[in-house]
Amino acid sequence: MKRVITYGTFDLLHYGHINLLQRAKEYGDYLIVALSTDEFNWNEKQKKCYFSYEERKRLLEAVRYVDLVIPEENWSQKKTDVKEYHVDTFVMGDDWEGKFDFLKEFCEVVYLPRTPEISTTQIKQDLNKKIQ
Ligand code: C2G
Repeated sequence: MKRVITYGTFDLLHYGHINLLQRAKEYGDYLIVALSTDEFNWNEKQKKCYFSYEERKRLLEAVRYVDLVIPEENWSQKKTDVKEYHVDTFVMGDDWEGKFDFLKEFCEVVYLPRTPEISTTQIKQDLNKKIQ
């Protein structure tokens, strides 16, 4: 069984995220999503999520490509995760191009093109415009 892992916040889950998860799954048979906790998002990414960790986890677990959701609590857990979950391939969107190449010692590292024209920030901006 080929195991794939990816990381993210996945808040306001949208088709850009689904495109990423779908393509990530194509690299193996089992896809693990390390989902940023609310604390990690706030302390390390200055992101205030609309949906809580539990709500975002519930949404991801309903996605057909996702086999397991685990918490992402810090920047430095990736190497341990890759070993602990026997990961063959690490996948991220190419906005992270090169940032995780240190993992090449332990697994394949793949950066996939982001889906253009969609982001949580854009969604929030569009909604704000509609309200005004
Ligand atoms: N993504 C994408 N296309 C978009 C938006 C996002 O392909 N239009 C991808 C991102 O490149 C990322 C994944 O979807 O691989 C999740 O995106 P975010 O939730 O924004 O993840 P991020 O906050 O970048 O967290 O340790 C890594 C971090 O946790 C990544």
